[in-house]
Amino acid sequence: MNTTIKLDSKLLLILVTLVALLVPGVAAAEAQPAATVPGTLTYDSGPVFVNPGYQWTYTVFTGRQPAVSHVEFYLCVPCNEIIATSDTRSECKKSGDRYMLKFETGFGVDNAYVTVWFVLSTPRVAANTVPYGLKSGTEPMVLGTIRGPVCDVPMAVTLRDSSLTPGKGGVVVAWETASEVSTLGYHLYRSRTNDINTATRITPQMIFSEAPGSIMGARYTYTDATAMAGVTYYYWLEDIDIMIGPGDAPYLPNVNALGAGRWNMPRSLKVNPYRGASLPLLGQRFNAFFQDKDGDLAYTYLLVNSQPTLQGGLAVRYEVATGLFSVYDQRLNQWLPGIAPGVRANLECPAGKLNVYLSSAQPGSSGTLKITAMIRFGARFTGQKQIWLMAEDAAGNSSGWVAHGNWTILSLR
Ligand SMILES: [Ca+2]
Repeated sequence: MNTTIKLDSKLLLILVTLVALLVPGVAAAEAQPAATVPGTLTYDSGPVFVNPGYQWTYTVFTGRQPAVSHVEFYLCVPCNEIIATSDTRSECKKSGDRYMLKFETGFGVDNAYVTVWFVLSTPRVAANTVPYGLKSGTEPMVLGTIRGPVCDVPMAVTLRDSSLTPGKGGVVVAWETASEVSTLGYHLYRSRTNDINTATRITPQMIFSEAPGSIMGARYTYTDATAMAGVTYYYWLEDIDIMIGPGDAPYLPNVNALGAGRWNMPRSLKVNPYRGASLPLLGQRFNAFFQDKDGDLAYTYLLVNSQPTLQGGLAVRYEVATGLFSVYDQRLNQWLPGIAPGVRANLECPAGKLNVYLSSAQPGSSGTLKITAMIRFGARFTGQKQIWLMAEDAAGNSSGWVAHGNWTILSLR
């Protein structure tokens, strides 16, 4: 029995020596372990809108010996808001007051670059405060923080109200906020189609918040004077977050769609009759047509005179808001108090009078307005005249006087 043991011990010693000689690496590794190169995690992009969610993308450098085997993100985003990931076997579970999202697939190879991404259903704000962990074999977890989705920052500012109205020489964009807790300011974007990807910024400088950090809101108006008359535009409001700052493109999570807006110039269309002659003191009816396609026609004017001035002529004004006719009195240098059509009254000036009872205003389609003016020229208001029309809108745009016809008032002598 003793002999057998001796033989076995000798044999074992020979075997160990042989192994050590044949595989020198094993002995060397035990004597001096190779330095571990930890993996690294870098932020690539996010949140990027990828219908139907917001994608965050990162690159993992796996390092070597041992390579990174998995990555963990500690998010405040509940697991049920994670709608897709680059790793179909990724896990999400509650971890303290956060949620731990773990990626495992695609790692374990030395010095490799692996892209990992996840898609959230909500457009969270980015900040450099999301903790992460990188795990390499049995090595201690490498921890750090990285740009990621933060939950406790408000998203697009809450609008109490907004409007797009025709203004003087442009579209007036107005909005009122409910609060501006993390708002630095605003930018406006515009497109001729209802697609924000085709929109361009129209605010050269950021419109600063009037109530930065306030739980109260504020009101804003901006006139888009670059909007062409008669063109429909779509507008978007981006609120610049304190944590993000202004960018070159709309930051989608912080964008409110404002809808479509347009403005138009008021114009005079025609007058009937547009040429002829009449005797003083006899009634002469004129039908004048006006239009403002954005529907904010405010005043229309019909002037019979040899030149486009109120002085020396017979001018009739109709005010859309009140529905009152008026005539310009050259002696007083002002418009006479208005009278509603249908009232048995005349408005009189040196050049003649307007029979208000037989005059009328009739709105038509597409912002048109037909004015019927029953005029009796004064006995001394004779000679060749022109018929001038002018339209003004509520925003203060004016067509200016435009000659639409010629009229001769014959002399009674
Ligand atoms: Ca207008």
